[in-house]
Amino acid sequence: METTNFDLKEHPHSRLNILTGDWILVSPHRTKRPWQGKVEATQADERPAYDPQCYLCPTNKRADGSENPDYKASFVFTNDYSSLLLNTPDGGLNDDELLVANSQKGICRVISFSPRHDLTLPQMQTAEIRKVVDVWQTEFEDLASYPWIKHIQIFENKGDIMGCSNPHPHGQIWAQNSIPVEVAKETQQQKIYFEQKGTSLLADYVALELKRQERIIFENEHFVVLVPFWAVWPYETMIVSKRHITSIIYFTDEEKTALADAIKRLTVRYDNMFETSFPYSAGMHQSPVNMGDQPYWHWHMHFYPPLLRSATVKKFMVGYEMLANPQRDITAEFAADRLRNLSEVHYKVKA
Ligand code: H2U
Ligand code: ZN
Repeated sequence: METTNFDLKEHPHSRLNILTGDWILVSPHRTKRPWQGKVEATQADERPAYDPQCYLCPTNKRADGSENPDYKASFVFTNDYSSLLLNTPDGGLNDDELLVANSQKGICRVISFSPRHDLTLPQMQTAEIRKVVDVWQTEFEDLASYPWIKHIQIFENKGDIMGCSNPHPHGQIWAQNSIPVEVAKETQQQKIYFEQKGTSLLADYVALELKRQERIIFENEHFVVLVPFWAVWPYETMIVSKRHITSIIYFTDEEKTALADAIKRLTVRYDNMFETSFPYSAGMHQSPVNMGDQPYWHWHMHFYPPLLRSATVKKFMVGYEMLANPQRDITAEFAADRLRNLSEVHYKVKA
């Protein structure tokens, strides 16, 4: 409950991220000025449909010397520079519990989303994105069939500002024998909530957000797209399934199509914000595998975009944020309003 004089829109406050247990400092008084949505002349991103130099384009050679097939939809291959390897020996180090290390074993794959070098997810048709969702599902199933794999991270880095090495639309999957830090935090939070209340933390959270209508951007039949109350990045969003689904394995055909629709509509809005190809890191969080039933897990997808005020002004995670905890000026509610009011027709299509 809010106390009498305290106003989330006016007064500095901290917000709890119920999914991780982390906190964020919000300073809404610093953005009392009116919105100055700045659209800058950015470098025209005119790419050919096929680039002979691109390691993802059909029929081209990759670093390992192999040749990509003449694929027509998506194409998956093992990362030629995988961060995790299959043949790492077990073991580690524990010296007086002060120097601690664990061996990590895994599989890293790359997914080209389209044979077209010049597209991005928001420029692809919903039916084409749906095929990417199918691949995510079959890859997840395949990787989960290795009994030693415990966690499968599906993600996309978009834009060179996010360290993406190639503009050809693609994502990655890293599967490994242990649970990474963010996922461990979310597991813990959802488990505690489920044990106390007997319901899914995210199902209850989404129901509350739908009731309050302050941070919802849009919804379709199966997914809600919102700016989380505890968002750190200026235009951070989440796609949450309406049904309490633990992982993508259990998505129905209808849910897969609805996810493609949600991704398309969200990423088009992102591109339209500053009339630029909006960079982000995005990825799914879902139940670990081969560890028994984890009924408290609720599938969701995070989008973490770095841009703040224009196509070139990004948020920095420095100073207080590195040393204490993240901080933001524009509120999650303000960001949701902005995203809600943007067109779902891509600016390049309109032009
Ligand atoms: P990013 O754009 O998110 O960096 O992903 C591209 C991946 O593609 C990157 O991890 C791999 C890189 O290791 N890669 C190959 O597997 N083969 C190549 O020929 C070049 C790049
Ligand atoms: Zn290409």
